Amino acid sequence: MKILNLLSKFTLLVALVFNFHLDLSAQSAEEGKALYNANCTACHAINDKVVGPALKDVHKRREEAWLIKWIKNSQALVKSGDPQAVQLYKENNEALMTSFENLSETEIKSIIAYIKTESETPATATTASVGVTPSSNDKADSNSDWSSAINWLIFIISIILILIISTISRILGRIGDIQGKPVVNWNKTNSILLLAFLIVGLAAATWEFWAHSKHTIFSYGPASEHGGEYDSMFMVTLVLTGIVFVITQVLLFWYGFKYKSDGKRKALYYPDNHKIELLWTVIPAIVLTVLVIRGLMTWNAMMYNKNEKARNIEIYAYQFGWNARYAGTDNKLGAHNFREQGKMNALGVDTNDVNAYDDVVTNELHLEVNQPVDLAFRAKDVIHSALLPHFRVQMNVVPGLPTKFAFTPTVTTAEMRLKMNKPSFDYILLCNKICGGAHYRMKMKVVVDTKEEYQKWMASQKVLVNKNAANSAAVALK
Ligand code: HEC
Ligand SMILES: [Cu+2]
Repeated sequence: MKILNLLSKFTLLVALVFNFHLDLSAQSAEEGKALYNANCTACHAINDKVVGPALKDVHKRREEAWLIKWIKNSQALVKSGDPQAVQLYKENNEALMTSFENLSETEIKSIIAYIKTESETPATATTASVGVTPSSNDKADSNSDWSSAINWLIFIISIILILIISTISRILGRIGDIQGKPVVNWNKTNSILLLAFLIVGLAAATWEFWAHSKHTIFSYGPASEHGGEYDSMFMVTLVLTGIVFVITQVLLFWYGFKYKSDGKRKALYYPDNHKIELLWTVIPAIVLTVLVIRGLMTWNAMMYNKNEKARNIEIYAYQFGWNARYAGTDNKLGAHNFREQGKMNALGVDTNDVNAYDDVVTNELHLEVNQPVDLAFRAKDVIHSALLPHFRVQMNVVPGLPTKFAFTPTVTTAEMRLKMNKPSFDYILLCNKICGGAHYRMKMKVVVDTKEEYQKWMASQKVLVNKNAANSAAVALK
C-alpha cells in the first residue's frame, strides 16, 4: 500500500516535472520561432537548402556551444580555423552568413529550440509554416495530388453539365417543333441574362472598391516627396478609365437587352458617321496625350533632379537578398571591381579606391526623414527590380548597367506605425522580378529614422576599412 502510494506520488512528480519541462521548451521555441522568422528565413528553411543549408537536425550535427558561436559570427569562427566551420563555408561556395552579434545566448538557444521542434515534426506539418518549394516534400506532393484530383473532378462535372444542358435544349427544341412554337424564347432569356450580368458585375466591382480599397498602399498616403504626384496621376487615370468603363459596359449590355431580336425588326445598316468617328478618336487622343505628357514631366522631375546634398547609397542585389552600401563621411561611394568579388568582399568593392574605405555595408536600409537620397542600383547575377512600394519607387537592377533613383522619404517608420495603427509595421524593399527559386524571400527591411536616430544607428555601424590601419585592413578585405 505504502509502495503504491509512493509510486503514484513519484509518477505525479515525474509527470509534473516532465510537463513543466515541456512547457518551458514550448515557450522558448515559440520565442525562437519569431526570431527565426525575422532573421533566418531569408537564407534558410528547415527542410530545404535555400542560400544556406537546410537546418533540419542541425542540433544533432553540431554542439550547442559551436552553434552559438557560429550564429553570432560565422566568419570569426571560419577565420579562427575551426575545421567544421571552414568545411561548411567551403561546401557552400564561401557564401557569407550574416553575423548576429546582437542576439543574446538565450535568444540563440530559443532559435535552436525552435529548429529542434520543427525538425521533430514530420515534414508534412513543418512545410506549411516554412513555405518551401513544392516538388521537394510530401505535403506539397499530396497537396498537388489533391488539387489535380479536384481539377479533374471540375473538368468532368463541367462536361457532364454541358451534355445535360445541350440535351435538354435539344429536347425542348423538338417539343417546340412538334407544337409549332418554341418552348423557350432564347432571345428574351439571353437579353435578360445580359442585363443581370451588367447589374451583378457592376455591383460586385463597386463592392470590391468599397471593401478592399482600404487595404491598398494608397490608403495611408505616400511616404516620399514625389509620392503625392505619383498617387494623383494614378487616381486621375483610375477615375478617367473608371468613367469610360462604366459608360461602355452599360451601353454594351443595355443595348443587348433593349434591341434583342423580336423576329420582325430588321437591323439598320449604318456603316459610318464621320462626326462620331472624329469625336471618339480625338477625345481619347487628347486625354491620353495630357496623361502621357504629365507622366513624362513627372518622371523627368523625379529622375533628373540632381541634388548635391543627396546622400549616396548603393543598393546591391543578388540571388536572393539585398545589401545597402553607404558612402560614408566623404559621401563618395568607392568604385567596385568584379575581380575582387567573393570571400570577404561579397560586394566586390574596389580595395584600391580610397573612397571605399569609409563605406558602410548593411543588411537594413536606414534612411533619414526629409533627407534626399540617391540610390544607385547594382546587380550581381541576374536582373532584379527594386520596389519600395510605400515610397512609390521602383527601378530595375541590371548586371553591368548602373541605374539610379533619387527621392526623399517624408514619413518616419514610427509615424507610419501610428498612422496605420499597426505597431509591427516596417517599410520594405522587395524584388519585383521573378529572378529565381527563392525570389519571394528577396526582401530588405527599410527604416526611416529621425536625424538623431539615424546618426545613432550609423555610428553603430562598422566602416569597411579602418583608416588608421589602411594597408593591413585593405588586405584583410581581400
Ligand atoms: C544572408 C544569408 C543567411 C542568413 C540571414 C542566415 N544564414 Fe545561416 N547560413 C548561411 C550560409 C550561406 C550558411 C553556410 C555556411 C557559409 O557559407 O557560411 C549558413 C549556415 C548556417 C548554419 C550551419 C548549418 C549546418 O549545416 O551546420 C546554421 C546553424 C545557421 N546557418 C543558422 C542560422 C540562423 C539561426 C540564422 C538566423 C538567426 C541564420 N543562419 C541566418 C546564410 C545565412
Ligand atoms: Cu530578385
